[in-house]
Amino acid sequence: MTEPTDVDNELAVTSRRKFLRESGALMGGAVLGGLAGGEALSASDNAGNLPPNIPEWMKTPGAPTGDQLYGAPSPFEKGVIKNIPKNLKQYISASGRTPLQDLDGIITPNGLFYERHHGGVPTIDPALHRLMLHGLVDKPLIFTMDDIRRFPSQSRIYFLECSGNPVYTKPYGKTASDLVGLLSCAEWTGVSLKLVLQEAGLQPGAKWVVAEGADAAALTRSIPIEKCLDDALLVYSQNGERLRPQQGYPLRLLLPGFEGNMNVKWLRRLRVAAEPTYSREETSKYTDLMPDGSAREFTFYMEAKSIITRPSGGQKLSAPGFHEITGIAWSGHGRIKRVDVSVDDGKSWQEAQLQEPVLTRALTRFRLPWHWNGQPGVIQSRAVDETGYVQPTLAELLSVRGENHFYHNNAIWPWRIAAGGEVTNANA
Ligand SMILES: Nc1nc2c(c(=O)[nH]1)N[C@H]1C(S)=C(S)[C@@H](COP(=O)(O)O)O[C@H]1N2
Ligand SMILES: [Mo]
Repeated sequence: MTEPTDVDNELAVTSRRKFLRESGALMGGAVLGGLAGGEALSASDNAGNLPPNIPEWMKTPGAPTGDQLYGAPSPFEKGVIKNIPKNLKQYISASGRTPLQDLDGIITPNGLFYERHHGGVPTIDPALHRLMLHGLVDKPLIFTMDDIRRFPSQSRIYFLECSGNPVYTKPYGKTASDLVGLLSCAEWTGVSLKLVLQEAGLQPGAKWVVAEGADAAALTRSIPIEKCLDDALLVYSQNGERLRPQQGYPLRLLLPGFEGNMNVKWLRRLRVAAEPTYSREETSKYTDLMPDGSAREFTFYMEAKSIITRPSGGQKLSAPGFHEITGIAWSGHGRIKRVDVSVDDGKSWQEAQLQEPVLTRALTRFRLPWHWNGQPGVIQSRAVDETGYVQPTLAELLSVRGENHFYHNNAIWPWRIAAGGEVTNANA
């Protein structure tokens, strides 16, 4: 540790009384005065740690390097956790949501990636894991994880979203995480599924690939061959490290922009076929009953969607004045073209700024500077994707899809701001 300088010493011995006397003059300046924030200095217990004093944590060395062999967030961030219902009866078929309102940027940290599983999270030794590829192929193959990692690799940033995010039935929830927290975004590393299929050789008539997971649910979904030969990946890493067990360690299917359920985790089998298999997950589940009695099935794409994450439900605006409105937008059909924000209950819309780079089938961060006048109001965002599709209101969606719909709710979620600054779900 280096010796403290004279200036440091002088600051450290500044008496608490002198500090409190001068603090008003110090902090009244233009910089903090311009924003609605800025901590009001008071004779709190912490006053001795505030400028111009030397805080306690500068007076002794900190924790040694190597204190944690795998890093964890600051203890002061212990409230930033997955959102799991407190009254959950069992954890075998359940989900944990990403706390979207607590995150910045577009990448979801691995420990906060949403999780949804139907038969619990298996513990799989990668040395014992195999991927079997068979059906309408010239040469059926069984791959070890080492075989998979010998293929040329690629890393791509994509969102992943459950199609039950949220369902159409009330109550819709209070926070951004309650509403659309079955959504995350990561940089995935793996091998193009097309390459692996070419290794086995596709036979004429190959129209579908049926994927099966090695979990107790043996989750099975049929994927159209066009997707398999386009941007589908077999991934083994997320955000630079190997997949978390919850995300399908050691191998999962990643189908950019397709509903979460089709992204089979713990992938053990690919069967190339002429027909879809009509598994439980594509008949009794993940289909929707329309008002005319017909069913929408094989609804692969996640349509354009957005939500304001700050300020959002459960938060509180500290004071009138400047606030940045920020949130995320995404579309399974490609890039986000525009995000409109309304601060007057949908009467008028302003174009938000999009954070570059705007990636296809990834989360896109948007921002709008805003001056809150202290009046009650409603704020909301509306995404437009590169196909020109515009995110609908909940009323518009319900009028087309009816009351029996369950999946693919991509409605606009407006937030109500109260005079005191409290933010709540305006659709609740
Ligand atoms: N094998 C298997 N794959 C699965 C599931 C599962 O239960 N078992 N759940 C699916 C569902 S419904 C979703 S939304 C996504 C969730 O992926 P995540 O847990 O990595 O967020 O995985 C899909 N793949
Ligand atoms: Mo899902």
